[in-house]
Formats: sequence, C-alpha cells, structure tokens
Amino acid sequence: MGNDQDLEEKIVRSICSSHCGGTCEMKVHVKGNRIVRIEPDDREFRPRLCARGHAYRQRVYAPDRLLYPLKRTGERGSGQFSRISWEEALETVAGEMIRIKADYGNAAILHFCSMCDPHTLHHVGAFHKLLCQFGGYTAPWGFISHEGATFSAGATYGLRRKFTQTEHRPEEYLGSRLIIMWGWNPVTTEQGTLVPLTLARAKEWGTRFICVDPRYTDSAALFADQWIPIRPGSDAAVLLAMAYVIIKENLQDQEFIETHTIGFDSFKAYVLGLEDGKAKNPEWAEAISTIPAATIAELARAYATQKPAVLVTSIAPGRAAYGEQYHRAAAVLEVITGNWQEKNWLSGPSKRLTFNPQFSSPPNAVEMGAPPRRNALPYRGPSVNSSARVNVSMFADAILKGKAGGYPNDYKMLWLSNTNYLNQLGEVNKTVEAFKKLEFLLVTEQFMTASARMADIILPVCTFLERNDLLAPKGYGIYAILNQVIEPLGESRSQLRICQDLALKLGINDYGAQSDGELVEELVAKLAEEVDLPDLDSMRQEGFCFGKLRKPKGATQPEGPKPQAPAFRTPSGKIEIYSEIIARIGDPLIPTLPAYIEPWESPNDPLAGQYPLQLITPHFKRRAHSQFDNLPWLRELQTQMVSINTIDAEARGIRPGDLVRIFNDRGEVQISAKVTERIIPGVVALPQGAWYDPDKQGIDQGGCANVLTKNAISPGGAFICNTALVQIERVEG
Ligand SMILES: Nc1nc2c(c(=O)[nH]1)N[C@H]1C(S)=C(S)[C@@H](COP(=O)(O)OP(=O)(O)OC[C@H]3O[C@@H](n4cnc5c(=O)[nH]c(N)nc54)[C@H](O)[C@@H]3O)O[C@H]1N2
Ligand SMILES: Nc1nc2c(c(=O)[nH]1)N[C@H]1C(S)=C(S)[C@@H](COP(=O)(O)OP(=O)(O)OC[C@H]3O[C@@H](n4cnc5c(=O)[nH]c(N)nc54)[C@H](O)[C@@H]3O)O[C@H]1N2
Ligand SMILES: [Mo]
Repeated sequence: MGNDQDLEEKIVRSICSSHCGGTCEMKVHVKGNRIVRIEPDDREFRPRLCARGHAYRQRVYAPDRLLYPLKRTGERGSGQFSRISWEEALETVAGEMIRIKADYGNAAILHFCSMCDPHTLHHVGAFHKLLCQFGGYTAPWGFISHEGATFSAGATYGLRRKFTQTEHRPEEYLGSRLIIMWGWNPVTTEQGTLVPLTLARAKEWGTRFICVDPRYTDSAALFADQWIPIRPGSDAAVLLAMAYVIIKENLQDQEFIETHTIGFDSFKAYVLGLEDGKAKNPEWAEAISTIPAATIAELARAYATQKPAVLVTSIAPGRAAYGEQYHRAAAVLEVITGNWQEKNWLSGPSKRLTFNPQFSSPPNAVEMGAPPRRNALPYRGPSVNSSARVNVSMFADAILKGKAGGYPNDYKMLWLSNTNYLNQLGEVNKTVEAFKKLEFLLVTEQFMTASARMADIILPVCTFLERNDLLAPKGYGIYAILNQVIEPLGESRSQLRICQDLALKLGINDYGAQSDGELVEELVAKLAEEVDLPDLDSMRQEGFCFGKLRKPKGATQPEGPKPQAPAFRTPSGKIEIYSEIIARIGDPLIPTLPAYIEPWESPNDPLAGQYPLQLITPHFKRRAHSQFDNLPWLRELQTQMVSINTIDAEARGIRPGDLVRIFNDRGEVQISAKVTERIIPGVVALPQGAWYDPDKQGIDQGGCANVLTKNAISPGGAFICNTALVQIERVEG
C-alpha cells in the first residue's frame, strides 16, 4: 500500500458523469493512487456539485464494486457467480458471439448502451464500431427520457432531437415575468445544476412562478406563487383548453403565427370544436384534469399577456401513454402566444458545432436495405429510423416474441453496458422472463445490479475517475477533458479497453489500440483545427473551456437584412401546428394536430375498478436512476417511500410509515407509505431507481417502480413510465 501520509496531495479536475445530466466540475484531491476528497469547482457560474457528486468517492471505493470478471455458476438470476480471469471471460464472450452469429446471424445480437453522461471515448461509439466490424447487430431506437418530446420537436420544428430537455435555456428565465413549471422539478430532478440558482435570481427579480404538477414538489415549495395540481396524463387537454381561451379572447400573437407557422386555422377549428362538435374548452379539460375551469382560463390569460413568459414543459408528462401529444400541445401554445423565443433558438441548435468525435465505423450491416420504421420522422437519419431496430423500451417483448410477434428478428444475445435495464425499463417481471430466455447475456458493470445478477458473464468496468475522456460539445461550445485521477481499481478496465481486448479475440485487427490518453490528445488536436481552444495542458487544468468555432478562411458576414424567420426543416419550412410529416404517417393515434387522446390505464379505464390509483414514478434527489442507491452517505438523506394523499391513506387505514403493498397484474412492491397532502388524491408516487429486490414469493422489497409499469410505448415511441394503475393496501401484522 505504501504510506499515503508522505505523499503530496494533488488536485485533478474532472466532470461528474453520473447520468443526471448535471456535468458538474469536480476537484478531486488525490494522494498517490488514492482519492482523499472531492470538492466542487470554486469558480463562479460553474455547475455546482451536488450530494451525489460529493459522495462519488464512496462510490469508487464501495465494498460492493465489481473488480473482477465473473461467470455465472447457478441458475440465471440466482446471483451465483465465480471469479474468472480476463482471458477466460473474453474467450467465453467471443466464443458465444461467434456461435450466435453462425447459428442465427448478426441481427440476433442486441446491444444497448444508455446515454446522458459526457463520454466520448467510452460510450456507444466504442461498442458500435466493434459490433459493426463484427458484421452488425440490432441497435435500439428511441430516447428513454424524451422520445415523446423528440417526436414532437421533429414534427413541429423539423429538429433531429430536442436541444435541451425543456427546449429552454437558463438565460431565458432571467427577465421573464412568468415561469410556468409544468411537470418540472429542477430542485430535485437535476437539469443542470445552475438552473435552481438562475431561478432564485429570477425570483428575486420578481418573476412569478406557477407549478403544474400532481405533486407539490420542492421546486414548487421554493419558487411557486401558485401550485396547480393536475391529474397525470391530462396535460394535453389542459394545454388545448388554454389555447381555446386564448383564441376565444383573441390573445394570440397573430403576426408571429402568420410569419412563423402553418396550420393555425385547422387548429383553431379543432379546439373550437367546429368539426367534431366538441369544444376543447376549460370545462371539458376540468373534467379530465380536475383543474377548475376558471383556473385554466386564468393560467391561459396570464401566459398570453404577462410577457415574456416561459412555459417550461418537462419531459416526465411525455413519458406516458400518448406522451407526444402533450409536447405537441405545449409547443403550439408557445408559438401561438408568441412566447417562443427566436433569439434563444438561433444561438442554440443552428450554431451547434458539428464536429463529431466518435470513431469512424463501418455501417451496421443489419440495417442495410431495411426500410424506415412506419412512424419515423425523416430528420433523424436512416440508421436511427431503420425498421431493423427495436424500440429501447421494448426489449422484453422483442426477446419473448421475436419475429412471430412482428419484430424484425429473434434475439438470442443481449449485451448491456451503462444501463441497469432490468430495473429501469417497464415491467420488471416480464423482463426477468425475457432475460431467462436468452442464450447469452453479457453485462459490463461496476455493481451487482438487478441486470448484472441475470448475466452469464459480467465484465468489471472502471468509473470515469479511472480513465481519460473528453466532453464533447453539446451546442454550448463547451469542452472539457475528463482526467484520469487514479488507476482502475482491482482488475476493472475501461470500456474502450474492453472493446479493444474483445476485438482481438473476435479476430478484428483494425479496431485500434491507442490508449484513451492518446486519443484525447489526438481529438483535442483535431478540434483545434476548427475551434479556438486553450492548449492541452491548460485544458487539463482548467476543466470547462469555451471553444469558439473559427470562421473558415475568407468567409464574410452575408450582406443585407436578416431573414424574417429561421428556416425550419419541416416540409413547409415553418413551425408546423398541422404536421405534414405526420399526415404522411397516417396513423389516427398520431394525429396531424396536437390532440388529447384518452390514455389507457386512466381513471376511466374499466381496470380502475380494480386498481384505482394512478402511479407516477419521478426521479429521486439522492440517486441518478438506480445509481448511488447503494451508498450509505446518500441513503442517510432520504428514504424510499410511496407518497399517498391523506384521503386515500385514510380510506385504506394507512398511517404514516406503515408498510404497504402496491400492486397490479404486473407485480407487487412492498414499501412504507409517506402520507402527505403534497400529492393529489387518486395519484401515488414511487420514486424510480430503487433496486429491485424480490423475496421468495417474487414480491419486490426494494421499492422498484418498474415492477408496476407496463412494457409498452406511445405511438410515437415514448417510454410510458408515468402511465400505470395500481392498488395500495396496508400490510397487516
Ligand atoms: N437527482 C436526479 N436528477 C436527475 C435524474 C435522476 O435520476 N436523479 N435523471 C436525469 C435524467 S436522465 C432525466 S431524463 C431527467 C428527467 O427529468 P423529468 O422527466 O423532468 O423528471 P421527473 O422527476 O420524472 O418528473 C418531473 C415532475 O413531473 C411530474 N409529473 C409526473 N407525471 C406528470 C404528469 O402526467 N403531468 C404533469 N404535469 N406532471 C407530471 C412529477 O411529479 C415530477 O415532479 O432528470 C435528470 N436529472
Ligand atoms: N419508472 C421509471 N423508470 C425510469 C424512469 C422514470 O422516470 N420512471 N426514467 C427513465 C430514464 S429518463 C432513464 S434515462 C433511464 C436510465 O436508465 P439506465 O441508464 O439503465 O439507469 P442507470 O441506473 O443510470 O444505469 C446505469 C448503469 O451503468 C453503470 N455504469 C456507470 N458507469 C458505467 C460505465 O462507465 N460503464 C458501464 N458499463 N457501466 C457503467 C451503473 O453502475 C448503472 O448500473 O431510466 C428510466 N427509467
Ligand atoms: Mo433520462
């Protein structure tokens, strides 16, 4: 071990990569090969490390870190493993891949690497290249977080994807008269750690805040002047009713509508009910949402007249049965009131730096020749749109049914990296069955997650503090080097290294063998050809750097007046209230105008007789999804509980802290109850990400929300974790 006391303490900078999206700067104090302290960055206007970031040291040195390759010795899911060498692990993996390829073809291999962190080298690109060189594989399509929003952004604005989670930037909040936090809880659910600070400044300045959420969240408590509780899944109806009031009272921004949009007249006819005889008025929306009609009308007037106003629609209400309709309705409300801010957008996606530092890879042979998916929007490119892909939320169904169920193939092997798929996607018990049916399950992990427990081989991967990487530009022109702070613990290896080692076992000799440190240097040198950046050493020391795209030689500013409106990549070149692209899809469940469609498992579903409570599954402050759930420092901060309104609790004889069973046909969870008035009656909230921990009867004692959610997607492809009916009972005894 050596004597750490004698060693000098150094500070190495990195960026927290913990799948919350915060990307906060970290000052890591090291002595020799040991992290002794983690501090936030001490400069102004930098994302501030939260409790999870501070606790990362405990994560690195957690006693349950996986440090050696493991092979399964008991039944799948029994949790029995024995330690093996890397040689044996890689030989086994390569052998299985070669066998499955020979027996079933490359499409039988499914792979998923989850997103969000600032990886460049140790991420999807590394696996994608390897698997393409191996002859192809089945890749997923769809963002788990915001596929509904992405669908809407494509149809409405012609965007490839959203440019921020809310389509807004903190700069917009300062100087706004009104901020509507719609299903948005940034105090708890991180969306950039500078956001709450910016909101606090706006609050000081006098901005009015309104929160529309089934829960009285910490963000509502801190900022809101008004809380409007809403029934989950009814958002599109309320937004349409707001549009009704605005149109009836002629509060819309007619000039903006005429210069920037198409389809307003058909939309107007739809909300006024001229075609179907059903006015989408506040009374109509009250019956669906439980929000009093007068409150909806007031909200509409405030949004249309107290300008500038920002409608921050978060993505949680879009992770629901017809999630894309909520996002479409919100987008339309924003544009018809003229609250859509052009300046914000022009400095956003259109100036995005195009440099893509992912590796160059051969095309995925499995996707070649496959036509586009039926519900694909053209902006995302042939690969993401390929019908050879499987929606990211539908692996369980695809594995269980395969071709016979209408999927493009039968799936025999699954490789999971950067994801706790079993825990995090819909319907855990069904996923368990699906995983049991696989011929080979490979998991690269740091911890024995519920997904890893099912694996045949587990490859131990190091944390981001044990490797080098680069933060790629995300539209802000921000770059940062993620410095390696210590050597990988135990026998863990970086993801890039694992791919390199496996390539050789697969007989692939041109994968590349450069170390991550060398690759970072090479990428920075390449970037410097296009972007004004500090030199490599300064970048290593500085953390975040702002890089300006250099103008190509000889380029001049175009003469003449600025164009009236930015050109959108929609068929009309304008913001599409009526979507021509959707018209081409021709699916009545994806209407051309934003519409409210009654979700399945709503309170009107006959199933509500048996399971009368709507379950929502928000993100949790002390976790990033399932990550950090095992750390004592963080467990101290909050207890996993199900929130239930006092009225619903009393009706069931449930007192605060009682152990309750939450159940439906898909499974059962037992956890204690938090009886509170901070949630609307009829709705219960179980924070997502707690570790699935089934007892002998298969009842989850860990509080994993996805035991109760359904393995299904919205017509646009959204994960639907906020659409589920449940019943709750007190556990006797
Ligand atoms: N601490 C922490 N921060 C995180 C994450 C984390 O796991 N932990 N995860 C990160 C990631 S990857 C993502 S995608 C984002 C997710 O960001 P969001 O999707 O915004 O997060 P949620 O916490 O699920 O939901 C936000 C709010 O929506 C409300 N809500 C739920 N259903 C409905 C509905 O039908 N209508 C309305 N109006 N409101 C509803 C919830 O009560 C909650 O208060 O967060 C990121 N930040
Ligand atoms: N019910 C419900 N479910 C949800 C949500 C919800 O709101 N409600 N939210 C959804 C959302 S928005 C998201 S984004 C997903 C997130 O779903 P996932 O991405 O599956 O969730 P994580 O828990 O972050 O899992 C990441 C795993 O990768 C491991 N890991 C960390 N670093 C590395 C690395 O460098 N290499 C490898 N190989 N592994 C690493 C971690 O130990 C962890 O187990 O969850 C979704 N699930
Ligand atoms: Mo997410």
